[in-house]
Amino acid sequence: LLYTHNKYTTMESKIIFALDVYDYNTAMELARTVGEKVFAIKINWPVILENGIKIVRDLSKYANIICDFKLADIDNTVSMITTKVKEYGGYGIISHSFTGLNSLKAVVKSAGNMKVFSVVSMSQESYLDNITEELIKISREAGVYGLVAPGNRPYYLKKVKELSEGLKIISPGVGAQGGDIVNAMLLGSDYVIIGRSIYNSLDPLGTLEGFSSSINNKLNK
Ligand code: FNU
Repeated sequence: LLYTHNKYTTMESKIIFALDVYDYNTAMELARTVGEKVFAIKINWPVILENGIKIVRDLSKYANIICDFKLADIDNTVSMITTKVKEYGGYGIISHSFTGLNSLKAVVKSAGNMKVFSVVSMSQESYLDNITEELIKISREAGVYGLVAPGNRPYYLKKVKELSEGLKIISPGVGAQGGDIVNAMLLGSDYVIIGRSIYNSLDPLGTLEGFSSSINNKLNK
């Protein structure tokens, strides 16, 4: 199976690499090293605060870039941010959903053909746990492409999967936060997000390939 929507990936990859570093050259080098072997690279505030939004365009040379900005503001502000990410070639953007339907709809509208993922449950206990079902409902109504749900908290991942009605699920919490990649995939994650376990290892590419083969070995048999 080829992911035709991902022009960079020639093999099936279930991994989104969380590139949480500050330094430009380090970021570019990691992206160059693992870009072809992942479904996407997710960046977050650390890389943006140091380098600005332009790095989205630079990193896009190596992989689809998902901007994990966890948008949580009024409709006008989230629209402005989403528009900027699109302008710089983002593949996807992550928004909170607790801000309600109006804000989330504004993100989806401004995103155009960028993929919007909304956080409905976190990889740590949070107040979202009280309202996860409502957050999934709001997310579906707003028309997001996918949901963020924890790969290290089976109860919540299962619950999100049951209510997701086919929305893609991407899951942080694997590796450094204790989650197991195979468990996460079996419980319903479409893609797992892995950061520190890869970029802090002495051999990021080897570690990534290790994660990939553990999925292939356990799931494709
Ligand atoms: P790693 N992330 C998370 N938990 O960890 N977006 C969430 O509930 C969530 C996230 C991000 O632990 C986190 O900010 F909604 O080093 C980091 O970028 O593997 C990544 O997922 C996890 O990184």
